[in-house]
Amino acid sequence: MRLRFSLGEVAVEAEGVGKTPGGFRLLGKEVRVYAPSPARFFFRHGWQSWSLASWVDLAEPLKPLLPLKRRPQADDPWLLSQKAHWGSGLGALRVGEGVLLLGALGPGARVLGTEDLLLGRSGGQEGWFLGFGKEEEVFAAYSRHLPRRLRGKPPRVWCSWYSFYRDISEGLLLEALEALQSYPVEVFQIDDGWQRALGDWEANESFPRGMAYLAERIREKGLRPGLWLAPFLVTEESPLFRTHPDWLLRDEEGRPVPAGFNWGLPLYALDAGNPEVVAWVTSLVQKALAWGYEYLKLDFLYAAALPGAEGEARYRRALEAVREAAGEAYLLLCGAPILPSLGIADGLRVGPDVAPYWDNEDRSFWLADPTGPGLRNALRTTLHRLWLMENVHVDPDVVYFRTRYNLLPPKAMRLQQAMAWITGFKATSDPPFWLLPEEAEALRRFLEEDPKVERLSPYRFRVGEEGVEYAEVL
Ligand code: 9PG
Repeated sequence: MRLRFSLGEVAVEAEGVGKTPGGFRLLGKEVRVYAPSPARFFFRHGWQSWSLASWVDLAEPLKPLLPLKRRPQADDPWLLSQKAHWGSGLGALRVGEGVLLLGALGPGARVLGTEDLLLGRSGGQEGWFLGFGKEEEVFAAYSRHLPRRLRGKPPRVWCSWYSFYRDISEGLLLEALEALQSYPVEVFQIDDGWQRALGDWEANESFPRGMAYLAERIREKGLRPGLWLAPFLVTEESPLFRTHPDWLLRDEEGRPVPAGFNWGLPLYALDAGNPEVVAWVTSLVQKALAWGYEYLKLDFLYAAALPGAEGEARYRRALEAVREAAGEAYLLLCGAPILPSLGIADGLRVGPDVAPYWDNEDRSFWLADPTGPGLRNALRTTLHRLWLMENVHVDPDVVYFRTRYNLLPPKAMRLQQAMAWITGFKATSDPPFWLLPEEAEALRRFLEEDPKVERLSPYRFRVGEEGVEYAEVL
């Protein structure tokens, strides 16, 4: 079948075709879209928050991410094992002056790109969106076909991770809270480090008065308490690991599915398809709400969807139950499969972690891994997911203002600050007592101001009076 777009005709193979705003809707578990002329660049969309989303050059050999084994943190493991350019949920080709985009309308889909073909495969029945036109317009048309949840403006957040990492305590956080008094921050978010273990979600000995006590102190200062949880992860240290071996996600041979490796321990996933697990996770969320937290950063969520696209429908059902249990609480989803989180998340991390340095070349270059912490990786993938801004608050991760414990050049810090202004999601981890007077002033201005943003081209913006160019990041 041939479909007519203003840029030309496109041949497709699908079980059904219909018109839809901005393009066509294709039906079928496997669909093929033939590029009208050979393409050089493929829009490769990674599976979850930290996975690479970027245009890739089809003329260059595919660089496998090394080591392939035991890296489910990086992407849908199936994508990483392929010898061809596959992406998660959607894919696009640059064809002549335009972009040809094939995007799934339901969970569980992958798209292959070659110089003359987009091949979509999906486990579901929802079908596909096909668009062909100007890059920004085609992505915008696709995003309008996806679930959305937008409640007001994104909150202004202070998060403990990127200054103190896991080395947090009640005393230290109270100090940071005190210091933040005169800044227009709305959420004070406690990150990883408060819990006894992954899967054992009680305050550890660094929080002697418990998590409800801290939430109260935060609220007293006029801020909204926020808390980090990785609700579907468990390690051998947790009592849960012994009391409920039946709750672990397992492969066909009955072996626990590896969910990554971090903090010196192998990570395991809870089986989100098990109603008892979902009940346990929703009661965990309610426990955090009862302590007084109303902003939850739910992290490492890919674990609930392993082994990859095949687990997305299961993930979505479990997250719908979490959404329901959370009521009006703000859910920031992180390490999360992107498309199946839409309509559920209030905020969504759309890139790898930032870090107080630009790039770790040992990892990004020599191990060909673009998913590790670093400002360059974070900016690259975030830039390629800005089209989700009509669906969810897009979280580009925190902005640095400090020069203490920081290797970032000022220019890189400004690029990240502009990105926060572009998305409207303004967060930092800097405790004011680490800031020089002029840095404190810069943080204050960042939080107070919302400059007008204009997108001049995919990588160029006008933010207030300033022109901001991201092409060099790529
Ligand atoms: C807390 C952090 C912060 C951060 C999250 C997430 O091993 N890994 O591949 C890996 C990736 C990301 C990561 C940690 C480990 O960071 O994005 O903001 O909350 O967890 O542990």
